[in-house]
Amino acid sequence: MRTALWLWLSLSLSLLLSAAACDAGLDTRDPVGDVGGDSGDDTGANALPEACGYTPMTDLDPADGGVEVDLRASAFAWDPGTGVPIAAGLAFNESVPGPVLEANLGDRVRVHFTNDTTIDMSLHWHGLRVSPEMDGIQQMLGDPVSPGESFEYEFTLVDGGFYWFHTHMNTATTIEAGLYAPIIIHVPGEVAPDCDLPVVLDDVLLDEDTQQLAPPDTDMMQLMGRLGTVLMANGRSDRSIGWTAGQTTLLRLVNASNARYWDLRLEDHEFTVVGSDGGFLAEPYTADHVVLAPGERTMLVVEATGTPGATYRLMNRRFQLHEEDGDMIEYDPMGEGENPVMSFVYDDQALAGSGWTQPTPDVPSWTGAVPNLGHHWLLEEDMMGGTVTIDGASFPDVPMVEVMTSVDTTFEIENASEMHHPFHIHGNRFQVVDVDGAPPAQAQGWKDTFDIPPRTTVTIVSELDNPGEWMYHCHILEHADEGMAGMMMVGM
Ligand SMILES: [Cu+2]
Repeated sequence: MRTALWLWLSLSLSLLLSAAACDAGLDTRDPVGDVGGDSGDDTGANALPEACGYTPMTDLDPADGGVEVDLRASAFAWDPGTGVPIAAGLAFNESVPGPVLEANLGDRVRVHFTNDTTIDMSLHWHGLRVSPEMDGIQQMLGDPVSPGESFEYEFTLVDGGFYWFHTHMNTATTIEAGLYAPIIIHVPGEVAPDCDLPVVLDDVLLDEDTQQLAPPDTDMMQLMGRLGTVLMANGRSDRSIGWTAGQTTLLRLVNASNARYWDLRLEDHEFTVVGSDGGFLAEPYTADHVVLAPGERTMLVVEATGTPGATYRLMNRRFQLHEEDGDMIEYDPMGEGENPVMSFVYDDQALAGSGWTQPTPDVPSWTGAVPNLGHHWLLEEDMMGGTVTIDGASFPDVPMVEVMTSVDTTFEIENASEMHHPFHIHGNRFQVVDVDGAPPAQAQGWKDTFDIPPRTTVTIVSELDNPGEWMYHCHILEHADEGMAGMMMVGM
């Protein structure tokens, strides 16, 4: 272990210089000042903050009651806010993130997807209970959408709330390159607030000299998870959003980072956590900070209680992925403290805001009898051997888990490693009911992705109402690509 530590330290030496430069750059870069400077929309020329809200993908046939959209993946050089476009960038519909897929619960969705890149691709609708054929995994394993080809994804929405879609092949490089987009599914009883704002959080690792994506890095970085040098909100490091005092905003956050956990606060504002991965919560709660693991979502209501004319920043606090007293010393190129993510700029007005009406969620509780145990997973890392494993093996050699369909079932995930792993399960939804012998601090409703802290066992439960062969994996994308994944057959 000592050898691995020093190997990691030596590999980090070249990065340390760029880290110092990065820190210095952050110290001199005042994001509040940027609001009146060269930040703004993708043109880079507009000094004004952006309007609070989003523009959905165009529904090709609004009359048919469902949603039908064109989606094209292609090479696209996009500017992460550094002023230097990323030459190896990829995008959906020439936008990073891709445009919002907006629909209503119960809608039939048809996505006419065209792969105009040079690599095989499959799309995954993260968190949505679609059929196995539409989930992206069967395609990934045998029949991808090849360059120049098209595929029609079609599914009915049985889940409301905030989701995202992304490629599911070579994810550590393709998601890093920009292939991700939000999904908003409105539910009955949802009353639109003054502003509905989806924000995709991501970090990219850029070479200090070229400001281009750093090439696929060392084995050790694969194991540690790739942490970026630029923090982005909706694809840029310099976003600012216009706000009016008194307004109510539904802030929908998704973490699309390869490995970074985000720990967020908004200066002088409080969050009300109203939703998570699988829709709205039964019991909203207030929080100063929220933590999001890769793949996770949260929905926050923020009342604009600030001062007209003032600017407030969304700040990210460093989250340590490895346990404090472990063998590995973790290195974050963003430094040890807080970094700004985006700004909210108040105009000189004030209004009587819409307030917030919490939709009634569909979240049963399993506080009663303990359902039967479907499986106990064991997550391990071997830093010396350079492997991340589930049940002692790496994908595709992890033994298949077989469980009944439509039976309340418990699963335990034991993390025997010294690092956090965000565990993502396709096809079915879950609730976290126990963390090392105690219920979680806050009920998080339906989840598809959840943090498994180091040396901790988390118990989840599901009704398993979507049969099929589903993938599960760590959502640290380097770990997923290294084989920290397996398959589960629901419905024996
Ligand atoms: Cu992991």
